[in-house]
Amino acid sequence: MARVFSGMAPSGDATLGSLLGALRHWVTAQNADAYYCVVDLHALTVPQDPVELRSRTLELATVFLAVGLDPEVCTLFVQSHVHEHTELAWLMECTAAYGELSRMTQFKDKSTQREFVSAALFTYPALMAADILLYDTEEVPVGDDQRQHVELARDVAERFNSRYGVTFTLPKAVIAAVGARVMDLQDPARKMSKSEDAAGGTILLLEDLGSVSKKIKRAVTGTEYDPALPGAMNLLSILGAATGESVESLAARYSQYGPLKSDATDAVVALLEPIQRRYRELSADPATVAKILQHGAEKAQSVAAVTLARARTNIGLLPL
Ligand code: AQP
Repeated sequence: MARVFSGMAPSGDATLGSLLGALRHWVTAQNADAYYCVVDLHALTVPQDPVELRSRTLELATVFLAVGLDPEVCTLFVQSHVHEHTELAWLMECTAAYGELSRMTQFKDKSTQREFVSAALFTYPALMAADILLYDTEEVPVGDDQRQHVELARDVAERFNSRYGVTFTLPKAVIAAVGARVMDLQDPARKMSKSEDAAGGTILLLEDLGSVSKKIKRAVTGTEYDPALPGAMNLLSILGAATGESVESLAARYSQYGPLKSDATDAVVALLEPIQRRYRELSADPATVAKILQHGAEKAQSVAAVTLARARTNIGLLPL
């Protein structure tokens, strides 16, 4: 199986988008060479409350386990526990071009309407490149919004290899056909996002199921059924991603929003219910989760250290 890496930031509570766009594909792709990471350093690109950040980091690691990632099969860890990530990130910043980083659409989206824009919000794709390249990653399962960042990681790796000799494996993004961009239920022009203040349009993974059902019933669609409208397309994609049916055949089945919303609700509840049950069991024992993360960090570091040493040598840093 392929060498796999992917990460998720503890910048808010994981959403249905996090599950359909990323987490469930991580579960399918897990193997002995798969590395999944709570990227806490990425969350720091915007100011965080320290107490909340710590607890959300542990919660997100517990979500990883609750969705079915198995620490006996793959490696689960926290980014800041493996210092090689920040060290390689500097070499990546020195290899990435200013113009390349300026073209990242996520920076443009996230830097507007923000009072304080950190330098890290601009350079964070270089850290993400380091995250990926440290594990000789071949495949990066991500949602559609991260495609551009994975392509940047590949471009930077290619440049480094051609300047300093072959050092990194070239990664590629693996993006699901359905569910790769779950949209906000109240504003279907916008991605469902965990750090946005969009309570009515975002379904959280650990949200009360009654509230999930209300949100789907209130999702913005239109009056006449039209599967091409963004709100309808979003519900059809969610239902398709949750049930495995194609969006085209689902689109032809309905003529009104009522039955579509009702079936989407049932499918989402069926998906979330076992995850929430498992989460409740796991969160009763945070010491076990912490132990899994410690073991994961040791395993990840043993691989990351080798790649970093190769990069240091090839770029010309003097050994100690
Ligand atoms: N709405 C979504 N649809 C499909 N995939 C999604 N992902 C996130 N939202 C959706 C995928 O989840 C993975 C983890 O993403 P992240 O937490 O590192 O950051 P993000 O992509 O920026 O996600 P958010 O929720 O929008 O977080 P904030 O608000 O902090 O930026 C990625 O693979 C992502 O594609």
